Amino acid sequence: KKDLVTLGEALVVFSPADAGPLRFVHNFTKSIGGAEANVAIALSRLGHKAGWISRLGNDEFGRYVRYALQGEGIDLSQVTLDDNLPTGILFKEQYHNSNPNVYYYRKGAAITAMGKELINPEYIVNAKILHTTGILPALSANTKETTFEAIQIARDAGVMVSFDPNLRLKLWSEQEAKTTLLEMAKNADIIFPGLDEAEFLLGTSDIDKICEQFHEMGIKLVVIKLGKDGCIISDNSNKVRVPGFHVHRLIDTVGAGDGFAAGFLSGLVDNKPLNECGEMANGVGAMATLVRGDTEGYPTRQQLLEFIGKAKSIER
Ligand code: KDG
Repeated sequence: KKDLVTLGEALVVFSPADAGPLRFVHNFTKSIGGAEANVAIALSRLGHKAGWISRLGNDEFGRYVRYALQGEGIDLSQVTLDDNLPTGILFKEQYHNSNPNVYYYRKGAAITAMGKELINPEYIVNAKILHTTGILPALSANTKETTFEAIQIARDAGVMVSFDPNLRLKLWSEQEAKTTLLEMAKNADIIFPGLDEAEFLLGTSDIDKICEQFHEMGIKLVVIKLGKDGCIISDNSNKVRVPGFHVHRLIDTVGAGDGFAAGFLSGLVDNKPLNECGEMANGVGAMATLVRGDTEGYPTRQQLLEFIGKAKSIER
């Protein structure tokens, strides 16, 4: 049985060697991104069994994505290939801080043709968690339908539905984003919003009200991400605040939220108490920011335990 399956687009990420406008940047590092694939990678590094449902171009970038994800030990049996449409890519642009600008080249990518007929219900039914984000439904009418189909299958089978809103306003309008993300939220068992995303969806930045409103929608666990300040976890009867980890040098924040979700879900799968889940989440999120690239900073279990101070490290 898989601990987690997720569905979404993977992209090839090009990170600039130098800061400044991309027209003056001549060298890039190639790596892998895509929020849901990132979560699968982070979970797999922590020692869990993860599967990823997707569609890639039958092209060199698609092969690169498969090569990388297979190397991470992720099950790719539900990945189909499209002979006509390409694998999506994105470029990061670095200025003065660790939040890069992101430019997508993903319109008409292979994933946009992933219709709901490509979902194998059994694959989802046999997982402990289905992880979804608000990126996939933003990509096309097909992917929106596919997202909700997967969620419905999970719900009907009692598989835990995990949801990270991952608001990306470059991909769709505010109105469409809000309606769709709220609909997803109503079908989720656990939600991982950033404070800004919660405010976008609910119109308040008051933590108590946010938790209350999400619980009223039927969400059992609300985990609000506070960046370097850690997170707040609410399970309807209790609220705990778990402080974050201080990092000496932020390099690249993209992928930190996905690492956070993976750290938390890892704890849940292992039946850890919620504050420990939060600690693991904060740890993976923080470690992700120390390294350039979405996924390169995600730790193994041992590295995570050392980082959060629960295991001794031997450096030499
Ligand atoms: O969470 C990281 C993602 O934002 C990045 O990998 C690219 O999936 C991506 C997106 O749509 O922003």
